[in-house]
Amino acid sequence: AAPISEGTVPWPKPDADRYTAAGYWAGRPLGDLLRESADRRPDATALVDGELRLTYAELAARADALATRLLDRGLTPGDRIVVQLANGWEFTVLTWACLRAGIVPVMALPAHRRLELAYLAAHSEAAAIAVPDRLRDFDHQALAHELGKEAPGPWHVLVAGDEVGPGSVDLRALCAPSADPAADRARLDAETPGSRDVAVFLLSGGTTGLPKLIARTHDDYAYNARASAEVSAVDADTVYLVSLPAGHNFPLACPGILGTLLAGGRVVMLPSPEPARVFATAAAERVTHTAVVPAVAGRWLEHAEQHGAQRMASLRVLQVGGSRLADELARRIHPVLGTTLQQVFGMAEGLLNYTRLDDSEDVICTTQGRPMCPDDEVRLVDELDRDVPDGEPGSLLTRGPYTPRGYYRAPEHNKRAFTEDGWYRSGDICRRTPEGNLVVEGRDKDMINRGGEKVSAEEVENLVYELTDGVSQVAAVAMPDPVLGERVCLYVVPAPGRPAPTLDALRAAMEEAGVARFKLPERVVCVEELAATKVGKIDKKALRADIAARLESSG
Ligand code: J2J
Repeated sequence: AAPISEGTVPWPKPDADRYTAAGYWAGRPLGDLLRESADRRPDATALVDGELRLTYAELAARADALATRLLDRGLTPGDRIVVQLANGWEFTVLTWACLRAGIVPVMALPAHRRLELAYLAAHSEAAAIAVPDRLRDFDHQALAHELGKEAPGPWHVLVAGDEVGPGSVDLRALCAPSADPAADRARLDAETPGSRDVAVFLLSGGTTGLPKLIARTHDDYAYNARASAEVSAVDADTVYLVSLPAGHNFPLACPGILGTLLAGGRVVMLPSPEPARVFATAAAERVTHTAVVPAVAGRWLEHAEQHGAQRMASLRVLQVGGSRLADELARRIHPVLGTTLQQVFGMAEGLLNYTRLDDSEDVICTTQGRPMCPDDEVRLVDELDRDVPDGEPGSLLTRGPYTPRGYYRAPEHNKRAFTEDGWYRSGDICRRTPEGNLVVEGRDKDMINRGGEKVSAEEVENLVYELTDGVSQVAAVAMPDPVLGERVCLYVVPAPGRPAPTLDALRAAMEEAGVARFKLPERVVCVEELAATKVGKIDKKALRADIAARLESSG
């Protein structure tokens, strides 16, 4: 495998020095920091998943045992492992183990299928994958082995589940306590990753044909988690519930699993945000913090209104982010659930904006907060990258101590996604209020935000061209949706003399090709031509307005 930092874009030295001097970068790998946290409170409960409860001492020992066994099996520090686990204790033990050993997890999602996983594995040159045996009737284990046929070197398939097939490695067995924890620990302590090395690969929200990987370093990601914990008052008394897919930046490190474990709190894992189970678990475990997308917040509110709000009594902070939270929904959260809302406008690329817990009700309900770090730089600019006047909407550019300066192995794309002086173009159109909070008003990137899951329009369009031959033009656009905010709508111009492709046929072709379901179109509109802009590009703004009007008129 290539050296661990090859293909990443490091911060320029003056900035790195500044971030170190300011104390943001602690110069310590995440695995060390977790180990230290475990040593501070060895007997406290760290992790809960159903019947399983692990103390910090037990969790740290299992992670060390797993790390040691992975190394014994031939994985080496710097190797990449695609992680596609459901929310469960194995996810947390594996992530901790990787951070200890310097093996780099590539955070995939359970919804990903063959196309996405094959790309992630190839692009990261992964040596291993961790999957459930089956999940919702899908055979992840079989797919994981299929992917191995394309792997250039040895390919390890780690399986979390009851049906570990031939050729697979039983992940749960590798997580079993070891006979000699002190020896594991000594071995891992002797060779720790560098603090500026890559700790994890996150997936970008995606505006391109293929998703980009974001290399987050130990220094920057530890700061991300630690500073987030402070802003959301996560400490040793916190009980943090994970119900969004754990590989997302939000539940992983904002402050999420890592921020909670670094603070000595307790992480409770649930496989989904299904309200009945969430409310029961929140009551039983006395959950104090959790993170959701607006669509889930809406479901929880509805559930609470139907069943009485008392059962979220222990919840102190409900973080909501990933897509725009409607002000009306925001205003119901405190009255119905009795908890403080924290809006989070974040991105896997780095920058995190939070409303503060002591902000006024108005700020909390109508803004997406302000940058977490005093050294986060944010500019709002027009099409020519000139700063817009105060209070006007502009496109958000950012730099800072936890926003890397480029995507992994993507020099061409980086020229567009970053300015020459290293500002990341988030593609979000924001306005700054007089007191300095950001309000997300729209975007100038070609992405569809389906209830927090990001779908690249270009990726979907490319797939349609590749998979169907009766289409002369296609455009993927966001159509408004009362539950998810947006869904994927396809505008299609059929090829001359060809019948209009049906929604079912398009979906089937994409599913067959191995595309995650959340990217599939949910409506097709066939037209004779697509509106064009002055410079001859497809006018997506006009198409978005068109589908909104069609939905409006059909009620
Ligand atoms: C409007 N749009 C938002 C918000 C993200 C915390 C929270 C979210 C993410 C995330 C994350 C938004 N209102 N409150 O990583 O740590 C849209 C923006 C942004 C994009 C990033 C975290 N919060 N968004 O959603 O990498 O368009 O990260 O640029 O998945 O989501 O997507 P992603």
